[in-house]
Amino acid sequence: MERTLVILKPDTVQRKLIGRIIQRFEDKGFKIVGMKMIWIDRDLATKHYEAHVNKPFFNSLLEFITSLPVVVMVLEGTDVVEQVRKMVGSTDCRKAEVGTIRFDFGLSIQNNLVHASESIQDAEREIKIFFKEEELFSYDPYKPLSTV
Ligand code: 3AN
Repeated sequence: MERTLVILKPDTVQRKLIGRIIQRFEDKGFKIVGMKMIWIDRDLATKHYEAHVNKPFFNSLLEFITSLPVVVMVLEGTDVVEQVRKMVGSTDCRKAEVGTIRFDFGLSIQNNLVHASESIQDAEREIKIFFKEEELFSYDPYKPLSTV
């Protein structure tokens, strides 16, 4: 089953939007198979954003992403990479499509609340950066639970 990496960035944490954004992914039907709060350091940020090291906004991006803890999660589902990118919206919140997370909650290009892997290959690379194998779970969410 396809998986993608999502990061709820420092602005999501600061603005107390963690629950509302996770809710959207759960409502859509995606399964959370891994999730934790971490504080990204500059080395980890550089690894994750390696495609952007020569961009003019790289230093600012590093400052931003390391400024507060973030929530990282792995979502699983059919076409999850493309579908989650659609739910997140365009990089610049002011240009994001109505109804996307970035449109609904953001006004900035850097502080755009959420990272989501761009391709299946990126997802595989990024998941390995943030999660150990034993931090990801295979489970049947419909399994009947014992009730007492
Ligand atoms: P996306 O997250 O939409 O895939 P990327 O991969 O092009 O966007 O950029 C990675 C991150 O870098 C963005 N999420 C945003 O935080 C930041 N960023 C992108 N473009 C700019 C820019 N022109 N100025 C400042 N920050 C930017």
